[in-house]
Amino acid sequence: MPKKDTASKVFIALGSNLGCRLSNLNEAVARLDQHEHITRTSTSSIYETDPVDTPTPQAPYFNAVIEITTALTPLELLAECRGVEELLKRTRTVQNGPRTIDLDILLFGCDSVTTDRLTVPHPRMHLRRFVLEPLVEIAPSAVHPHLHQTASELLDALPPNGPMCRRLPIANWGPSLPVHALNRNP
Ligand code: PH2
Ligand code: MG
Ligand code: MG
Repeated sequence: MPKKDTASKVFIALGSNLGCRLSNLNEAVARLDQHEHITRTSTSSIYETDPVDTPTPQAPYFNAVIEITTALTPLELLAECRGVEELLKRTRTVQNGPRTIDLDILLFGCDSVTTDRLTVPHPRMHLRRFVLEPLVEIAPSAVHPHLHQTASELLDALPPNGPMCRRLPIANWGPSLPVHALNRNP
């Protein structure tokens, strides 16, 4: 299936604010881990964050960022992420509505992708503390290929009194567990 002969380093943002947020994040990474062409190389802490840009008030999110290496193309990886969202019963009735899981490709090596289905780098990643805090935790020197700034510099440029974003002391989330060992949502 992979079309590339070299692997790229990719950062994926995870978000959940519906159902058991911790189980959702755990299950999403376990499903990605199962893929033979995806290797998870780093995992941030979980952050509890106030919803940003949502049409109506919503419950707080759990957000995190993972680093993977993959020989999949950006669109192949997008299809895998959509598959995991579907398995976790993500529905898309309202834009930016509550969701069991959202998997967004933030950076795909130094590649730029502009199609109707996918834009990489993620067009709003540099504006969002709930993305940059976990990204800086695992990759402070990752460079945004258009803005030519590191994740750390982008985070420092955000206004200080933005929406809540706090790192949670949850040890050992995102374990390398087989999917059948995870609690399913009711
Ligand atoms: N995702 C959104 C819109 N707003 N806010 C927070 N805190 N976390 C998210 O993951 C998030 C959001 C659209 O994908
Ligand atoms: Mg999103
Ligand atoms: Mg998304």
